[in-house]
Amino acid sequence: MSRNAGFITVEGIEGVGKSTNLEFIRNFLLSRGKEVVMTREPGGTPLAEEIRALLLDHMHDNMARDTELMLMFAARAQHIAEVIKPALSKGKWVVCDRFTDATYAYQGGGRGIDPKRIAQLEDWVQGKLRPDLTILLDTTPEIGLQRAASRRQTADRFEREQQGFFTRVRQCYLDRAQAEPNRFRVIDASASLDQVKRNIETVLTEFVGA
Ligand code: Z5A
Repeated sequence: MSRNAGFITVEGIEGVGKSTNLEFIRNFLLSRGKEVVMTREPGGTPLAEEIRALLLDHMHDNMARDTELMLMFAARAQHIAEVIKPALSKGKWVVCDRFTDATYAYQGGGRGIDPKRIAQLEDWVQGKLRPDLTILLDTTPEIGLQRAASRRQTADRFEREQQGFFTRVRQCYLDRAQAEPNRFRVIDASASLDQVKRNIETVLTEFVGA
């Protein structure tokens, strides 16, 4: 049986191939006759994109971690109200480049904020809204950072972090995937791009249905 609508998120450390594979996911859903909204976090609305600019700006290197956490959720609240909920309620598919798993991974695993704090904000801002499927593209920080460095011009506030930060972020993602095997699908992103796409296609075929 085929699903009517779904909320899909794509996660992973930087340079893992999220942006590269989003278009593939969009085309897969369109080929199945789905209406698709592609979006990203932090961002996805004019106001949330302004918050994103604050969050990524390396001029704000002294941003306190609680400020960072709450700005992530401030942007998310706007994004959910303006884009995600209206789309899902109209039966559209929403594909989001990062969502709250990134908050657990970066602000929790990376910055060391207690996940219970994050869970409180998650419940407050999202109510019952959770992704139906999360594709975790997984590779080592060495590979991810090398790929990201090869295509960027200047490093943002997160990209300036050391490898140890991304090792903790990656481990947090993997722990979350292990804790929620029904929602997460982990794909080895160190494989060739063709192989990664084939694996994503298998996951989507199983999820979307015939
Ligand atoms: N953040 C947070 O802290 N808390 C939160 O709650 C949220 C976010 C939501 C912005 O995210 C930052 O916000 C992010 C976490 C934080 N910072 N970091 N790090 P973003 O998603 O906009 O930024 P990003 O993760 O840095 O995205 P990215 O660097 O663009 O990575 P990507 O999209 O995963 O990679 P890509 O651009 O698709 O691929 C990178 C290169 O590798 C590119 O040249 C590709 O052609 C190549 N590539 C991709 N896949 C392959 C394979 N399989 N083989 C070979 N080459 C490949």
